[in-house]
Amino acid sequence: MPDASLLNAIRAIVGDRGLLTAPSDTAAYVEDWRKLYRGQTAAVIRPGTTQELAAVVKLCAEAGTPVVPQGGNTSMVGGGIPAEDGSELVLSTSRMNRIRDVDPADMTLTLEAGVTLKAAQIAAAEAGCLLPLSISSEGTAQMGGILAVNAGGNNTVRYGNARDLVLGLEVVLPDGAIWNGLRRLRKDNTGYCLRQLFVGAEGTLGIITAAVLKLAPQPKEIAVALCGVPSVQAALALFTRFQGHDAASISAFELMSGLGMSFVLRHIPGATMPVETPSPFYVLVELATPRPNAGLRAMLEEILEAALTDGTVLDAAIAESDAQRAAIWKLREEHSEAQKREGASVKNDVSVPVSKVPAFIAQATAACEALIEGVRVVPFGHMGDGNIHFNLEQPVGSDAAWFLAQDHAIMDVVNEVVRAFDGSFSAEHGVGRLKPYMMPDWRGGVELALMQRIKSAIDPNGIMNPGKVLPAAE
Ligand code: 2HG
Ligand code: ZN
Repeated sequence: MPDASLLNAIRAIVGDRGLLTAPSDTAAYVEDWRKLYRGQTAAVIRPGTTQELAAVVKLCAEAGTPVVPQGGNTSMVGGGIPAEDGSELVLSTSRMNRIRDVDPADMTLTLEAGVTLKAAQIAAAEAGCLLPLSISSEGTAQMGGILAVNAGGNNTVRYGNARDLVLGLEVVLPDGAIWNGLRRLRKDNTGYCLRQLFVGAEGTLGIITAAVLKLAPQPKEIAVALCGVPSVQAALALFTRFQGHDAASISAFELMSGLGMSFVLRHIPGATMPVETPSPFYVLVELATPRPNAGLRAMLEEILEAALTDGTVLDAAIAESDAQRAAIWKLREEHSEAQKREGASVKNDVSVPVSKVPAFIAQATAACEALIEGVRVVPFGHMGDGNIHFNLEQPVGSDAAWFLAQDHAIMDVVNEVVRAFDGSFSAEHGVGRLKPYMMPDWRGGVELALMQRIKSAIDPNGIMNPGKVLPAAE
């Protein structure tokens, strides 16, 4: 347990409002969104600046006290939750929420770790640009955490993952040193690319305190449709058609199942279906372009008309207004919340090559149904980049704890199928606390050894987010 003198020294740096110690104040920081993990901590530290955060980390390093960085606490894999034994301090970036600079000429946005993705999108839009990153939790998720896990989200099909938007970073290292790599260069081959080491490291190598992000031109035309499709194979065929017409205009291509949609309609107030025909699967397609009068709407209509005629699409609705567009997106973005309200679920955030998505979903569904009678399979996600949230909902009327106790067995059968398609068990949510046990099997040998050497070179005393990403050393 961190002792009182350490906490007093930290208080001297961050002040009273930067240090929460009462259990009623720290409660929200020690439990994850999914309520899978509940840790304990003597304090949640909320520095206001990078200098304060660095000074705190230096003190913790000297005391040998581990720290757990936390942003918006939206992790699906317990990445920001401290250990149960109370030995770790939580370092929240939420007060470090300044936009430092927006530059429409350089097309860059420089911001601090605690800025929410929504606030970052708004800052970019006010400067006439687009921050091309969108995830369901964007109102709460903070940029530091988003970069730490290399989030992907809805626009990866067009713009890549968070990693692809990072030009520069500022990072506090495990000894409290500040690395200022806040450059905004498009070309910079000066030695190793350090910033990419910290993106996706989930806070195990240092704490990202600020970043320079690449912006894109704002779209001048956006067209969104919701389509009912008879099968995942048909969804893939539709994707291929859009790609054949104008691949560069596809900004999102999302898959949902009929069951997942029924959860949204049941649990989310205000959710309504814009199409009448019930379908086994649904696709949300968004086309966007910065070119004016590009005729996206006409292209969308033409492709959907042909697809309706040959049965690739069973029913479709094109948004006629911003409000309708938002209503269609709501059906997709509320999937996690609706699934949570329906009951206990086991999540598999996996990726396979896009062409293998139909076979993967068919085989993984069969494997799970054979494993647990009555299990409800709810696959959804980012079909355009091959990232499927292959989620399983507890059988109707079953005991939630009984179902959750089978999480490893479920993840094992799903990942066996993922492996057969050369996929990944961790696509965009990170490895966190939930999945380090899988690392030796998936990234064993040279790759894991290299990761362990990087970890011990940068964080020799293991004080940065222990127990996350890498399995405990034997
Ligand atoms: C999404 O795509 C998020 O909506 C959450 O990545 C997925 O709940 C999930 O499994
Ligand atoms: Zn996702």
